[in-house]
Amino acid sequence: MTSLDLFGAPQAGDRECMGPAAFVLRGFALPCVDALLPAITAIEAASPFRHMVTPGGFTMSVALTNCGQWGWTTDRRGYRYSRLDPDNGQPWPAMPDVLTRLAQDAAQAAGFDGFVPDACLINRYLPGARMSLHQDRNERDLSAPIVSVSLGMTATFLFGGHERADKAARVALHHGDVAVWGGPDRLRYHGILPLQDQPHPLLGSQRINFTFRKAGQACHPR
Ligand code: MD3
Ligand code: FE
Repeated sequence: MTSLDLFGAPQAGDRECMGPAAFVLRGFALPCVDALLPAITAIEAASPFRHMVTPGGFTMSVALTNCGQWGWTTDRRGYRYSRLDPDNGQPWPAMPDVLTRLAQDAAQAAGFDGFVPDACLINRYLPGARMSLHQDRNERDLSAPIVSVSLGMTATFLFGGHERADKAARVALHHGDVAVWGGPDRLRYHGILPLQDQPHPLLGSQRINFTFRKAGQACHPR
């Protein structure tokens, strides 16, 4: 098809470059969606979505939970990875195979072979929820890439530079899109603009984001 037919709209199967080692794989997760939704239901039954407090004392507008060996948490004492859900004292639910495989396949499709995530943060955005510009730097092994899967309502992703003040590009992330970034792009500032309420046919007025990482703190349990 020619670009004239498409007017620049992203198509499933497109691979867009956002940086030297940052890609959006359009629609890459669509074949898995039917398996991903029951996985979320099972995870949230054991470890429900909750609004955590930042070290600065702000309650996050995004609600989160985790699965896998390590879960990302925040409270007044700081950001960290923990083996246990602080709300119930139990290990985070195991990472379902469908999630592990999706993350590995997406990493490979973006040129990162051998990615084995040990942490999956699941963010839930309702209308108005946002994530301000930040870097992901709580992981021990910064040489591993990060894989992020978007489901539900479309969000505007901010893709900045290596300084907070660098001008950020805006990229729409749609249901089924997968972003993969690593190497020289691993520590770029990024965020999500306040979510608009344009209900999704399958998920309604919400957006779910899975972020797969190698937290890699096996010798540093807390
Ligand atoms: C970063 N989550 O949980 S991931 C986070 O959609 C987080 O919930 C956002 O940032 C979310 O820490 C964004 C999407 C993403 C995509 C490409 C990137 C983050 C990126 C490229 C470079 C750095
Ligand atoms: Fe992030």
